[in-house]
Amino acid sequence: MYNWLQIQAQRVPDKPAVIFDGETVTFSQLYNESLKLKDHMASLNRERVGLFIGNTMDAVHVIHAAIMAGIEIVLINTRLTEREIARQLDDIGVDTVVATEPLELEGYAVHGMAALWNRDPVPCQPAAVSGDSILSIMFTSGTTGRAKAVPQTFGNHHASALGCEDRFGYSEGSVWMNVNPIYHISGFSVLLRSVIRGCTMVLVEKFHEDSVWGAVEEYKVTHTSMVPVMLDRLLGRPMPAHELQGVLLGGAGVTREVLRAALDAGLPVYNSFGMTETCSQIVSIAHDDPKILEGTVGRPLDNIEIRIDDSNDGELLVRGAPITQGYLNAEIKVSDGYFRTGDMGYIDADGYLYILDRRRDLIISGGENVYPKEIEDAVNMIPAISNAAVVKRKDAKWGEVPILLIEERTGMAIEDDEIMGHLNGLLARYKLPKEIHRMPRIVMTSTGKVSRAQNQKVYDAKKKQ
Ligand code: S0N
Ligand code: MG
Ligand code: MG
Ligand code: MG
Repeated sequence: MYNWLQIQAQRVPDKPAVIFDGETVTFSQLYNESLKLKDHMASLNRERVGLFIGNTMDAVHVIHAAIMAGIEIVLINTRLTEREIARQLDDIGVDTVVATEPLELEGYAVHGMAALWNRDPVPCQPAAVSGDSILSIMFTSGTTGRAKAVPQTFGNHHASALGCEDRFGYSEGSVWMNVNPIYHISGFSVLLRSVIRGCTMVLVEKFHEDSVWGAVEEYKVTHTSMVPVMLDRLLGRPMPAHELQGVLLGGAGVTREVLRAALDAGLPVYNSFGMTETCSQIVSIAHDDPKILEGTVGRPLDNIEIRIDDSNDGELLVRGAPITQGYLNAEIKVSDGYFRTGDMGYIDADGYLYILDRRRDLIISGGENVYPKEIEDAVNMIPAISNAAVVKRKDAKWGEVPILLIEERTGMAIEDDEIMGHLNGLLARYKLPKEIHRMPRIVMTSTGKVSRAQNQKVYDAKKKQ
């Protein structure tokens, strides 16, 4: 049941499975190539392997080869620094990485594609998997500053695809354009939906607002998904003549203006809510729903139950087959079988969910999650700084961006570019603060932690001056 690619290769062998860089690969070709690579992957002799991949055909083959070999794949965000990647891999005992993109990672066995093909293959049978077998592991940053490893099982992914299909309305005849990084669930889920349903994926190597609509016309794309900043950039371009059937938005909150502009342009947008832990969207709303402009992310998919915990500031709790069972390196918060998302919201009388506040201290920049603690920890390594707080502000380009407040040690001073120079080697560039402000003091809570809310207030007041 979970050997999806094999099933499609038998059922629709000559149908386009992937279109990449102008080339079409059929389901039988995809299956046969991945099958050849499977034994090379098996020769790595690891149960769990890191993948440092771009949106390329090689990456698609590696993913299917690993799945067939029964290897758990750990998806690495290619924007991270070497230090960030090493921390994640160490945390879950990964010492081997397959890289389709250039990667320097000292202390790890890194295999490029050529090196992989050169290994002596170790013939292995397709893995026998069950719904509970782990297919993929993705990291999501957390409040503590340490990224949490989220295992996603075959059952999670399968349920997620069926739930999405049902609401978003794609089917076997659909052509999905994938502009999201496949190391995120936003992009990875499109890759799996294609083999689970047997529809075609048009894989885009790098999102660019000048070329997306052209690809929609050229390949007669019917469905696509993206983060709101991508849609915002695309709205400035002439619309494609070919009619899309669905544009799924997720990964960050979308403003009413962007939604309205998309609807005015005739785009069938769906807004949604989802997380790495939920294996992509679990709540969504269609373009023709009268409530689409009311600030709601919609109703739960058929295989999802949602609930609000009024005893905890209205925290959103969710339950269903797509949701992860637990982190590999942290405690998961669950109540009565419901996963505690950490996000705050409410549900109206018709069952529509409104998100009021994403995890209180989470900053979402262009669809990438940034937690203040990660940046603060890196800043606090600087001797001239006695304390630091990271807050956020709205940003026209990225939605939200991190802002750094620092308290200099008495008698010491430090320039902005020195601070940035220090952070640059430690943190992915999308985590770098967009402003630095020197404060007389950083507000702390009674328990000695940085007070997120108070420092945010101080910053907001300063901005208004
Ligand atoms: C928006 C993207 C494409 C922007 O990247 P771009 O323009 O390609 O940047 P580069 O040319 O690489 O770099 C230019 C400069 O911009 C900096 N930069 C890049 N990205 C960011 C960023 N996000 N924030 C701040 N700065 C950024 C670069 O660093 C560079 O600057 P310098 O020169 O200083 O280094 C890109 O950010 C992108 O691909 N974003 C999307 C990521 C994503 O997919 N996130 C979603 C994660 N969430 C989930 O997967 C769960 C929800 C979900 O499943 C879902 C989400 C979306 C859609 C559907 C679903 C679903 O449910 O199916
Ligand atoms: Mg396994
Ligand atoms: Mg992330
Ligand atoms: Mg760019």
